Amino acid sequence: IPWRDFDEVGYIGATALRHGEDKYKRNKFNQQASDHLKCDRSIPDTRNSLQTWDVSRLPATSVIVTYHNEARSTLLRTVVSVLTKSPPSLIQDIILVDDFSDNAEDGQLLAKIEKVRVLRNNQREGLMRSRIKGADAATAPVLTFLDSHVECNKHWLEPLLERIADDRTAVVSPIIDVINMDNFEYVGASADLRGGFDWNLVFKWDYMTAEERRRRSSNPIVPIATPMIAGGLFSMDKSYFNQLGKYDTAMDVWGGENLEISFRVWQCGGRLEIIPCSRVGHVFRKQHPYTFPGGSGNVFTRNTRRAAEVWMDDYKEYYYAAVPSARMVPFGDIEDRLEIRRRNQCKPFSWYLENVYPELRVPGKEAVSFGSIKQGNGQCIDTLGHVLNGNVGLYECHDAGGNQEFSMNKEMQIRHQELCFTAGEGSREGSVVKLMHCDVNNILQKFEQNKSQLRLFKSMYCLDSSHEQETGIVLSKCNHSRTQQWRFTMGES
Ligand code: UD2
Ligand code: MN
Repeated sequence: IPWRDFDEVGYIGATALRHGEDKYKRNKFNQQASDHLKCDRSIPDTRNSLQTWDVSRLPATSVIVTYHNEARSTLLRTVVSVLTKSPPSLIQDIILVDDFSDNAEDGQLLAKIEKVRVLRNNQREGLMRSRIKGADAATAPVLTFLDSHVECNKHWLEPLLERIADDRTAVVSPIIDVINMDNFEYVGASADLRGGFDWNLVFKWDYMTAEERRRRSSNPIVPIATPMIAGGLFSMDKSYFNQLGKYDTAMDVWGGENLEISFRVWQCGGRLEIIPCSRVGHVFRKQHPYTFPGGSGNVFTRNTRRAAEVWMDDYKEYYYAAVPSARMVPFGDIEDRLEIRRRNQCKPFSWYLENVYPELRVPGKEAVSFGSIKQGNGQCIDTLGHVLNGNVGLYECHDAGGNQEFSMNKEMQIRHQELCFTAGEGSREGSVVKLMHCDVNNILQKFEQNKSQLRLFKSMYCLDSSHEQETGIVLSKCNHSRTQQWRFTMGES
C-alpha cells in the first residue's frame, strides 16, 4: 500500500508510553516527542548550495536499515522520509533487517508499505551481520545504509548516487544533521567537519583548518575526503562492497566496523567522501538503548582490535599504548580478513597515514614517550576536559586515551593534541602547569625526563601533584616524594 494509507496512528499508538512511564526509558531519547510528530513532518532544507542532476543516468539503490527495538515512530519516519524525499525510480526497495527485536510486529506491519521488505533474524546478530544480510538480499546495483532513526532531507540521494556513477570506488556519506534527542528539533550540522580519530581509535569529528575552509568556500559542492566515516549513513556500489569483503562477520553488536571499513576502503584503493549537497538528520544520543551481549566495553574493544590487527601494521602499538587494557581482550581469528587484504593488494597503514590522515600525529616520528602519564598504581594526568589555558589534574586511569593521551617529543614538549604543558607562571615554586599553544622556542615548555621525574629544563622544579586538589598539577622543587613520580605507558620512563 502507499505509505499515506498506512495506519500511522494505530501503528504508533500500540506502543505508546504508558501513563507515568519515563519517556527516555525504552529508547534513550524522548519517545513522546517523537511519537507526537507526523511521519511526513516538514524539516528545514539545510543545504547551503544547490545542484541539479540528470536522474535518468543515476543507478537505483536498495536502502538497508537494520534495527533492534527501535521506536515505531522513528522507524516509520525513516521509511517515509526515504519514500518522500527520493525520486521513486531510484528506490528499488527498502530492506528492513529486524535484529531480533522483542516485538516482531514492529517490522511485519511496515512490510505492507510500498517497496518495504522485512527480514528478521532469529537471534541477535548485531548491526554488522544484519547489514550484510540486507546487502545480500538487495537487488539494486547500489547499497545505501541508514540507521533506524533518521530523516532524509530534500534531494539527499541524487548527489550520492551521482558520485558513485562517476566512480564505483567512491563510498559516500551525506552531511549528518542533528535531530535533537529531547525535542526532535531538526538542526543543520556544520559543513566544515570530517571524520577522524585519536590513537584510542574512537570516532570523532575534526574541524577543517581555516585554510581549507577558505579554499572550500569558493567551491562548496566538491566532495570532502574523510579519513573515517561515522558509519551509519552511506552509499556504496554493491559489487565493490562484495569485492572488498563486506563487513567483518566476527564483529558483534555495535562499534569498530566504521573504523574497519574506513581503513579497508582507503587502503584497498577506494575513497571515502562526505557529499555536502546531501543531508540526512540522525538522532544522536548519549547511551545505548539496547543490551550488549558480552558487555559493551569488551565488545567494542574486541571489534576495534580486529580492525587494528588487520589494517594497522605496527602502528597498532600506539593504540595499545593509548588503551593498554585492550591487550587483555581476545580478538579471535582474523585470517580471512587478512586474506581480503592480500587479495585486494591493499596498501600499508603508513600510506594511509601519509596520504589520507596526515593530521593524525604519529608519536613515533617525534615522540620519545607516549600514552598516559601514570602515578603510583591508578592515577593519571588528565586534562579534565580543559582546553587552551586550562590546567591539568589527576584522575583515575581509564586506559582509554582521550583526555589521558599525551606524548613527549624530541623538542622536550609534553603534548596533548595541539597543546603543550607550560609552566604557566614561569620557573618558580607553585607555578601552575597550563595547556598552551606549542612553541619550540618557549623554554617554559621544555621538560626533561630524569628517572621518573619530569623536570622543567634547566631548572630545579618538577611536575608535582601534591597541590592537585586546589590548583592542579604544579611545579615544585624537585625531591624524592611520590607526588613527583611519573611513568609514560610507552617509551623512556
Ligand atoms: C554510530 C553509527 C552507527 C554505527 C556505530 C558504530 C551514525 C549516524 N551511526 O552509532 O551506524 O556505525 O556508530 O558501530 O553514523 N543495531 C542493530 N543491532 C544491534 C545494535 C544496533 O541492528 O545489535 C542498529 C540500531 O538499531 C541502529 C544502528 O544499528 O539502527 C546503529 O546503532 P545506534 O544508532 O545505536 O548507533 P550510533 O548512531 O550511536
Ligand atoms: Mn544511530
